[in-house]
Amino acid sequence: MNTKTYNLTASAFNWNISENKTIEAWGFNNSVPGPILRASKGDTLVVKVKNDLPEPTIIHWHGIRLESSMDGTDSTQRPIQPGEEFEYRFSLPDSGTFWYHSHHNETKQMEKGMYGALIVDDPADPVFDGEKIFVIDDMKLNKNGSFKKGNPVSNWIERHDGREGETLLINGKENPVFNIAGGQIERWRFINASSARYFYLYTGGKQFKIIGSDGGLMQKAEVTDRVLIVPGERVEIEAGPYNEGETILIESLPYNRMTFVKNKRRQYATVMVRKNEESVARIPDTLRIIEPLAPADAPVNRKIKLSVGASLKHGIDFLVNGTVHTEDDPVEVGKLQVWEVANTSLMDHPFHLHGFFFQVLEENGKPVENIKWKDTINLTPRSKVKIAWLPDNRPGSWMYHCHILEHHEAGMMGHFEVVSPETAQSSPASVHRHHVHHHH
Ligand SMILES: [Cu+2]
Repeated sequence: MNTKTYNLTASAFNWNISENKTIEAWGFNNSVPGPILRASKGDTLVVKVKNDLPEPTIIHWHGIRLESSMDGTDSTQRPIQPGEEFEYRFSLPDSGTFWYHSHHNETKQMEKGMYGALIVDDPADPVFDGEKIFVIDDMKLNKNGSFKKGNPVSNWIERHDGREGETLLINGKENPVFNIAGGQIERWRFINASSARYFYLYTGGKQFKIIGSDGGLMQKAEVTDRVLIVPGERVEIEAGPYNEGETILIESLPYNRMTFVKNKRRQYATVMVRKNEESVARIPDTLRIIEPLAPADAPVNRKIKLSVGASLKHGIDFLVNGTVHTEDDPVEVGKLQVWEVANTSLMDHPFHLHGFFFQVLEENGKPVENIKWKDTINLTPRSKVKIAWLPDNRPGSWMYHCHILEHHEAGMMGHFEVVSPETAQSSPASVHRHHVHHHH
């Protein structure tokens, strides 16, 4: 167990997304995405964040089971002011594909590039011939590389659909080219860092195996030729072997999430298959054992309803249990949570729980076969999922929210406390709220 220390400086800078296209980015260490942070399971990660932006920021560590005080939200810390530094320090209990991103004024800060990958290795992981990390994003830019401001009509569409742009990026570049040797098998990690764009991974009809989800490897791989990756979500696949001379396109198929603006099949990156090399990959059928937290028919102890309502002030509101920026009831350490999350609206929403992994027990009343660890799950229109999660001993403020950033900002989120049993037994008034809400 080691301590890994990184320094991140948040600032504004010019960034080349292709040979002759420069954007006015915000990001970490003059790079979009920020540097890849990497450590091993059990390590302590120390990240010293310096804010050289003209406005405050906060960094959230998406998918890490850390202490509430390190979660990086407005509920758990004072924003890092311009010129200030803040040290994040937490241990890494799980291996897998995680990421970090701004959690303050995020519709602006994340759109401008404030995100990066955080990879946690496990020496017990299967052996691959290589690895690639694909951080997916889109930006809505003017011809000169500045970020488009909304007019009244497009603002309204942005509020409803979330902000999508026509500049498609993988690792901060337009249509980058990658190489893989023929005959080799690689671990490809996908992170959807976009504000609202649904990425429907397709590699030209070639089959691949889904091997990992938000919380690391799955028990059993799933063979497919496409997989939906919603904002905030991670998917790991086993790619290859391919034949020397082939070209593999990293594409996104159309996915209708019931927005005004419909998306098309789009190309994000190209992978060239080079000279054959011998494979040393060793990937077992059982990737790891995942014990179910609860049977599929476990009784629900909380219901959460995501909905969209008419609003006099905004035209449309994004609601949890009928209200914006909901204060939900506390949960007790050690008490299994079985939540029914229902989407009664006519559009999709990616539901994200901070700080804890859940298992999806049922989707629309049907038991889920291949149990995975998740922190972000898509809900299609008029659907519901039953999820189970266990609050381990990390009391404090936590939240869940829609990961379409414009919906989150508009109120589709809930705050709740994880409380130790002693606190729960005393009067409910002893649970204080310290939230600072940010309405824009
Ligand atoms: Cu949403």
